[in-house]
Order: sequence, then C-alpha cells, then structure tokens
Amino acid sequence: MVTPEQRHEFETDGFAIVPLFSNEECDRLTEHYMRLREKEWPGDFAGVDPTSEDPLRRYPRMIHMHRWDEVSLRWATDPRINVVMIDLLGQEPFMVQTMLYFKPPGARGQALHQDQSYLRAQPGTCMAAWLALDDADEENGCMQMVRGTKDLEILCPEKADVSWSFTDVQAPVPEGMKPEPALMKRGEVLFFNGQVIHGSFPNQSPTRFRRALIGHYVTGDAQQVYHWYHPVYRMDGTIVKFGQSPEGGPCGVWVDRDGRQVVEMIEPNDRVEVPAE
Ligand SMILES: O=C(O)CCC(=O)C(=O)O
Repeated sequence: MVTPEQRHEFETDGFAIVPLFSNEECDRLTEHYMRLREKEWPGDFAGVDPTSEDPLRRYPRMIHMHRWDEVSLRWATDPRINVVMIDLLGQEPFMVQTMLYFKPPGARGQALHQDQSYLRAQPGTCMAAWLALDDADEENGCMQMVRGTKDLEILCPEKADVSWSFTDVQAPVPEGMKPEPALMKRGEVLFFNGQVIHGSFPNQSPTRFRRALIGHYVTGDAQQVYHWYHPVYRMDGTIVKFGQSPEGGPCGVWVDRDGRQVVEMIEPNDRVEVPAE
C-alpha cells in the first residue's frame, strides 16, 4: 500500500501523503458532516452560531465524533488506514480521536504545534491521518509542515497570534526551519507523527472550504495516553483498557550550542513567559 517513496518521506521527515479515498467517498463524507453540522453535538464547546461574523463560529470543528457517530468510527478504523500505519510503523496503532475541520472561506488557521504535546502517548508517540475532503492549497489554508522536527521532544508552548490562529499557543520554530505547504488532492491522506511541528494558515479563498477529516492514533507500543483521549479503540472498533499519562512534565526550549540550535529540556516552572505577538 505504501510506495518506497512514501516510506522514504516518512522515515526522513515524519510525514507522507498517501492517496487512499475515492472522490465518491469524499462526497459522501462531506455530505454527511455538512448535514451533522446543522445541529450541535457533544464536543461543540464554543457552540454553533449560524449568524456569527466569525466563519469558525458558523462552522466550528467537530471533535470525538466516533463516540456517537458510526460513520466516523468506521472511517477512523478503516482497514486502508490501518494497513498504511502498519507499513509505516511496523505495528497496528490504537485510535483515540476523530476531528472534522470545516475551515470555511475566511476562517483562521491553527498555529504551529506538536500533537504529542496534547496526546502524550507513552512510550512511543502519536500519529495523525489527515484526509483532505477538498483539494487543499495555500489559498484555502492547507497544512503546513516543518521538516527536521520528527524526532523532537515536546517543546514548551509560546503564545500564538490569535488574529490569524484559532488556538492561542504555538510551538517555537528556530531560525533556519520553516513551515512548508502540503499541497493535497481530495482523497489523499497526510500521515504524520506526533513530534512533527505543523499547523495551517487562514483560508483566504472567498468561496472554497478546506474540509479535513482527521484521525489521531497512538503507536502500538504505547500504554498510556492523556485522559481526554480515553476510551482507546483497537482498529477493529473495540475498546481496549489503557493507562493515563500524567499531566505536566518537562518541555524543550531552543538554545544556541556552538552556532547550532538544539533543544534543551526544562521544568515548566523554569520557563520565561514569551509575550503574545
Ligand atoms: O487542519 C488543520 O488546519 C490543522 C489540523 C491539525 O493541526 C491537527 O489535526 O493536529
């Protein structure tokens, strides 16, 4: 299922794009979630306001749909996703989260971050399967990936600029590293590990949505994950008993060592707050 090029990309950068779903499947999924979005569901913490000026209040992301929506559970445990994960990781993963980002025209993006700073899979890491339901490019706010970050520890978060990001924290990126756009056709899935720094810029299109269906997983060797991601599912859709990762712990900051940027781990209380931009 995974080509030698895709495997090489994943081994080098911690991410790879694999075409997996047909246009008809994308149509069906898009229709399904657009219909669901007409109502409020568990996980809609900020509420849905069809009259809001803010595109993300009209179409907020959905979270953990697999807990109440059979279509989402079936998609997140789809055998094709499982085969790719096994190919890339050597082991079957566990599924812990689903999300649907609608990202309508004019919507803010999401500041750069590492998924592992939220999921805290231990041992091992987490993985994402990010399915483009629309073609995604720089105009409508495609994913942005930072090469060279696939093995990083969890970085201490900084404040993000909420004028363009709907989240208020970001992972620091040192000079010399920069996000690169992941241009995708609908039906392609971007697989990336929990260390890779990634995010997305605003949707600048006046007309195009940039919808994505996302599954989050922990690698097969993991025994703990943060409590927000429980219950944990096997790839056959059954629930498995899992430990809970503790809160807090050290995080990394970039320091200059002989002209090279390296990550140094510190206790969170020793951090110096960086003012918001
Ligand atoms: O879809 C996006 O814009 C961002 C998604 C993301 O960063 C994530 O799923 O971790």
